[in-house]
Amino acid sequence: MIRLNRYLRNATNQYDKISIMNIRFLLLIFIYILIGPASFATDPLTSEGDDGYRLWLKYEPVTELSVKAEYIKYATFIGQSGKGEILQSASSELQTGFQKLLGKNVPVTESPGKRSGGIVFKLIPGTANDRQDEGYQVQLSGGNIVVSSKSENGILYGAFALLRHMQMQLPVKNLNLASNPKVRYRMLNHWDNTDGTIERGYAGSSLWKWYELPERVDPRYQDYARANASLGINGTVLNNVNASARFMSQEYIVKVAAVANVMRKYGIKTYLSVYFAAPKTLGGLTTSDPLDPQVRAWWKEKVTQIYKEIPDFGGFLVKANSEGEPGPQDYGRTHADGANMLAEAFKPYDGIVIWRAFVYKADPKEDRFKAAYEEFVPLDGKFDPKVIVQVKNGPIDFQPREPFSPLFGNMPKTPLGIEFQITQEYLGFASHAVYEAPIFKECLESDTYVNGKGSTVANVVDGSLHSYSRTLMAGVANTGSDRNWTGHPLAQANWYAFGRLSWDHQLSSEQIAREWTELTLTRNQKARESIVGLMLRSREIYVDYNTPLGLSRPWMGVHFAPEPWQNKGARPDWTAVYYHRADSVGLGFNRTESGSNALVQYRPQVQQQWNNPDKTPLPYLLWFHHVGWDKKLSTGRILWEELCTRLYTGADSVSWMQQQWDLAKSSLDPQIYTDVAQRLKIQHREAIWWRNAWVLYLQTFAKQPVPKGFEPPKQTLEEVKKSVNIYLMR
Ligand code: GCV
Repeated sequence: MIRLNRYLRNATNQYDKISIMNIRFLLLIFIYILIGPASFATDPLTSEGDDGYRLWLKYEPVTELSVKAEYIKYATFIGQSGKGEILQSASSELQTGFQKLLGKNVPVTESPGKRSGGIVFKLIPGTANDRQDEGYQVQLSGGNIVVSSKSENGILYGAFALLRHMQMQLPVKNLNLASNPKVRYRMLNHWDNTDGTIERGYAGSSLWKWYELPERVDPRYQDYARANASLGINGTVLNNVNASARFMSQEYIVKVAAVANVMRKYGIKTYLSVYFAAPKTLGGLTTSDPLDPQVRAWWKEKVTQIYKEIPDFGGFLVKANSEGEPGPQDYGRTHADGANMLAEAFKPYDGIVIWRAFVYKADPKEDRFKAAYEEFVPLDGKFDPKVIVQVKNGPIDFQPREPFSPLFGNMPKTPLGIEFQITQEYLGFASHAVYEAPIFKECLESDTYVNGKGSTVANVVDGSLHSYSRTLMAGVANTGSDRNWTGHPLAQANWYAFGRLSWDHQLSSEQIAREWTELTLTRNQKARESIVGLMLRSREIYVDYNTPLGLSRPWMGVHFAPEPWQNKGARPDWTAVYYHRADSVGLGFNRTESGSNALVQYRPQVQQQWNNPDKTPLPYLLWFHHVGWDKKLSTGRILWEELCTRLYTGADSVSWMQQQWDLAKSSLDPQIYTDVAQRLKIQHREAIWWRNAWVLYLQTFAKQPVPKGFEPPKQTLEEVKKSVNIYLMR
């Protein structure tokens, strides 16, 4: 081609020029046919620079002309049928969507009459406070698209469902989108502090600018609310569970009220985490004993004060007697005493108390696994009906893989909510791509067997197993002030997946991944499939290089670095060796009858799955058994070989992830492509770091060579330790 161009420049004769240009044109066509149209296709999402801010609400112009023509038929008006502020949000969202998708400015009318050719809202009278009220139906009727629901929230969710449908350019002929949420309280928990830091946050500083509020209300709060509402999230806890008493001061209550005013327009209630000792530290009382009349009066007054500023306030979230936080046990009282005292303060209002079951005593002889069950099961039936006990998905702490918490199913008289962690505390922060829907689903689909087969965690959480109506799913948020909200662009999918599953836990991980990728990254099918493939395998890959075969690694000195050798901590269960129990005999935590017997907290059918090392599925093996280094596993390899195989293939598979990402390059926005490609490089380097740390450290016990076929680490154990210790230095 270069030669041809040079020749063309030199050609003097007009005929020469024309025929050479023809040749060049033919050549281009030939190359086009050879390489295929896909590589030349300009994806609509690449038409403007993409910094990720718009999340899955991009509303890129509809490219399918026939589909566009169909949509335009219903784009003559929006019949809002009322004045409510959530209805107004639904209308304005549809207006924005139609403007961007179709290039049409659609007027809104509060009284549509009998017109056709529009989108019409229909509020059906319903019962207050039933989760079903938030369901919606979107159908064609009388020449309109009718969005109906028993609540304004439902209309908003229906509007977003319609926009999702249109963003995917699906036909509206026979349109029937109908859905009811399976859980009533669907919320994000922010671990955001007053100083703008976020505990376990990896996407910049907090979204909430307390020092600016209430006068300045950052427009970003509204975009946050829109994103959540588009998924059906209806609650947000603004501050860290390691709470500051400051949030109970009038000064902060008005700041919170300013945020709540924004959230309300999108059907989102605002909640606060509370510091249990606030009556003492803030109120100046001599005690925070929940049975003390003065303390009870203080909380009542506090709640009243909050409702004056925030009439739809959602309630309190409480971490008590956990990891050094104060609580009722400081006064010899129980968790139920503490929770019920707060619930009493909420009696005149709609608010609730969410009491966390994340507790564990500092007893070196005991197994932390058992702690929450032991403290909470005896309290079943003792909680006020306004209390929901919020339980982490697993018994320890958001590990890359955990068995489900044995509390699920074992407190039939107490509504149990589930807490997932969206932020990637143990999943590589914002530098590793780990799609979390499979983690959430794995727990939700686990069978507790409490009422026989089919008593899944999901059925406990959605209230269907024990018939409670106050049901809750919470996700520890991964949002921050980074322009793209979540640091890693692919981590947006985790926020998305949490929201979609909190609405409907039956959606599949694959369906959600496909939907998110199409809305957020590309409509090119080939590219989408390779990204979805990457996402769906990412969790297992991470587990393989990070905690294979059921290893766990809760809190350690350097939170993000490998430190399996860490044996000093303020308490034994704040060391790494407490969990993996490596010794000259083998590896893993014996939780069977001959060990801590934590397994007894599960029903016999569950015990059977896990109590025999020969039958325990390999992903859970070391959670429940101390296994000999030479023990032959179902794969035909001995434990040491199997560990090495997984650690090595896990780390190698990150290169596969890089390849999958590169396959999609031509259909991706360059900015997003590069961002993820660079993060995948970090992930690859760190995966090797993790692999080497485990291999070299465990080798000191296993006393075996790295199996044939795998190249032994180039570093020594001391060198790896040094590279980790840097993070401990001042
Ligand atoms: C908010 C883990 C985390 C802590 C977190 C705690 C909790 O221990 O490391 O940062 O504290 O869980 O869930 O309360």
